[in-house]
Amino acid sequence: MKEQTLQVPEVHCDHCVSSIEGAVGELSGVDAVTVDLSARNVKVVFDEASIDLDKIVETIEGQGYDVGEGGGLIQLESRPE
Ligand SMILES: [Cu+2]
Repeated sequence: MKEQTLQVPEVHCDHCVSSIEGAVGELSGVDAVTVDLSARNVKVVFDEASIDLDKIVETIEGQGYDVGEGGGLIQLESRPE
């Protein structure tokens, strides 16, 4: 199992949380997904043998959100409120 935190700056309400948790949680190979509304990130625990991180990112993007990987791999501009 691998744990990865993805920055999803557009998460702003419970609806966003439930759409992302619902969509990512349905993927096979995903063990757990937690959206942190205040930190605006998504923590996902997944089995690397069953699913690629790219697929998880695509799924979140498919819900209409831009995604950046934690750890500075992708720098996102901060968005003013
Ligand atoms: Cu929302």
